[in-house]
Amino acid sequence: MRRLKDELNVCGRIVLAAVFAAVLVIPFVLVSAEEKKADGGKKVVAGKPIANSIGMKLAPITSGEFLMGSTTEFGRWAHEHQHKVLLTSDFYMGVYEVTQEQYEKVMGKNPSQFSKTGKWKDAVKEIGTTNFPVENVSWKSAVEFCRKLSELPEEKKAGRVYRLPTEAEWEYACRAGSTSVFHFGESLSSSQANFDGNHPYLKREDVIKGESDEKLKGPYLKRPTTVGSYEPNAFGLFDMHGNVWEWVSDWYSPVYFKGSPEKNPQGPEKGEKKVSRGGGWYYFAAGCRSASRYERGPDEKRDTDGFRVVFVDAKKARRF
Ligand SMILES: [Ca+2]
Repeated sequence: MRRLKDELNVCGRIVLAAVFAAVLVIPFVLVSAEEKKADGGKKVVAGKPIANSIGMKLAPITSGEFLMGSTTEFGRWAHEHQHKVLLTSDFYMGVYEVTQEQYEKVMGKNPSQFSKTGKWKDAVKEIGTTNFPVENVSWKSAVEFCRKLSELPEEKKAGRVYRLPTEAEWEYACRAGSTSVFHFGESLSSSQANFDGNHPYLKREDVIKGESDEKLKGPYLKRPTTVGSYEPNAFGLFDMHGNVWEWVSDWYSPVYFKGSPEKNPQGPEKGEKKVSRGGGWYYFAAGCRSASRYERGPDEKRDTDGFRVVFVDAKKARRF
């Protein structure tokens, strides 16, 4: 009897010790799994995309806070001054850059140079370009596309008012919780995005060690390619690095980030040039960084420049 009692006591102590350990350890495991990523950023979860009346897919982007810009990474410019930004509305963003087919459906024409009738038709004569991103499109035409898309009967009925993303919305969506140079991490090769693969981006520690970038060199297509040909980011967005540069709504200013509002920045009130983001097919990887920004006139058209669209679901918008 006494032996049985001792055994029960031992069992009881083991159970108690296990419960105590679980109470201490489980919350830590849950918190670290839910909130922290290896690069110190926040874990985000991709939502279910919707498809609109022209077959364009748009993914839900949950609003939040992030550090916009860069600090010490190689290839950065002073106008990328890092600062905190808070976005207070959820929004939907195009999963892909707007394609040639989608642009033609809405605007009745396809201005792309890499198309059957474009300037560089010989470079794509064996390839279907329907799902290539539209390029050679000015900022003004991109805005007009948003207006006309919003006017389509089905879109009006659904209450979807399209516009270009703000620069802050674009970078927030691109980073998708990451704090690294690219949403993929600290390096980029052309197996991950469409850019000039002769000029990949090495991790900072490898550059300091004097390592060659040979090991990261890859193909250079010398043209845009079908959207969604590479891995997406954590929000499920494709080609945020490379393929075509993407117009955003903001006017450009080299000093704006030093004094911009923390909450929902919209860019300077006026300017001469607009911002585009994310790098393109003929750029070096450094131009495709999450913080990389470039300015162009609102009437300028280049075969490297396209865009994607966003809308805020007024009925479901989550606000802080
Ligand atoms: Ca892009």
